Amino acid sequence: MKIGITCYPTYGGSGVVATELGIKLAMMGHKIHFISYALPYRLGNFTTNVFFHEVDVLRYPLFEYPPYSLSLAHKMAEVIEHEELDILHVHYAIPHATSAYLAKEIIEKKDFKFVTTLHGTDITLIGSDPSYTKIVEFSIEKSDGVTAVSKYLADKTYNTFNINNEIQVIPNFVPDKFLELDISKKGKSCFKRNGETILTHISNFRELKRVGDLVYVMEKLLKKNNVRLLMVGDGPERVKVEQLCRELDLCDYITFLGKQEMVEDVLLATDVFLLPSAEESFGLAVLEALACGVPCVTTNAGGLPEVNIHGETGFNVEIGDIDAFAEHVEMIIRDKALMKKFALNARELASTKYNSNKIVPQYLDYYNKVLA
Ligand code: GMT
Repeated sequence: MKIGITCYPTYGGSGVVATELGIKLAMMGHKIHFISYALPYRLGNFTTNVFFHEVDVLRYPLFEYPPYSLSLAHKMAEVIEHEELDILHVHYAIPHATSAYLAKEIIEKKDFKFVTTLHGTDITLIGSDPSYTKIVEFSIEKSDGVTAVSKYLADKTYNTFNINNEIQVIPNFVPDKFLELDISKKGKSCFKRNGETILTHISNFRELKRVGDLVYVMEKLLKKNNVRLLMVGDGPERVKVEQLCRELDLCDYITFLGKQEMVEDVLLATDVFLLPSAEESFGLAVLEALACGVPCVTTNAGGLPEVNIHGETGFNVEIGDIDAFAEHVEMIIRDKALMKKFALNARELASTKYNSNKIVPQYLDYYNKVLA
């Protein structure tokens, strides 16, 4: 097939999933055309069967806000016609699904199909904002196929919008590089200065990640445990969280590593992964941790309990319950047999249920269904 893929190319789970999907499909022999304003960051080296079409956004003094959605629709229409695409798959509803609809209206081939994958805040945050609700609803309705990355997100979409489309749940998958790791090397960490247990958090440090909660969790844990917290990523809340560490005099125990390309190196050094989010449709970072055999303590927000199975791969606690969060981390780090059991379950779950060889064919079947 000749497949177009549009996604956000910078850091972010939806762009990662879209890019890894494109690479896998290209390896299977399909021709993949990425359409975005920049090269998706995981695309990196040249890959056979992968093509990139950059969207040119015209800057003009009159445009205080250059209309990217229109430039994207224009580029989509051009690529669909000239490359003779069979299908276009857009990741994240806004503005990608709207642009795809517009492109379909522009081109002559009126039976052309596009699929929209909903990732999370396109529904829960942006889509629920009154300034976007109607256009998200319209764009979902006009999509020829709609998938969501968790059952939670599919249900949330039905409850938020008045739509008649059937939403197919196709969960995210683990990028292959995580399952190719030799996890027997786990635990040999340059971060352990005094034999500490290593806890890790990875996110884009947005408010909904509630990263500050982890500083209070650490304050509690440090009373009785030898632990160090690695903070990976960057974003709007980081400065505030670093300030909180200084105020609570915890800088010696919490290390900010910033954005990292090779998160797998940090995960191999990690004993327990922590995600205290207030909202999370799936939690790709949790899946990557599970794939590295790392037990997780997360909140029970959104789709997280579908990925981190309570009592099997780690624990889920109520959003904002610092005491419960700390207690459950403590339960794992004080019981080595439990930690080992969770670690084995985590790797097993990631490599069976979330293997790309299992999930990518679900997308292909779905494309064929939509085209039929
Ligand atoms: O909304 C975001 O946080 C960004 C978005 C993205 O583009 O990275 O993340 C969402 O999609 C990821 C990939 O499917 C999911 O793993 C994240 O849980 C989801 N984020 C939220 O729901 C907050």
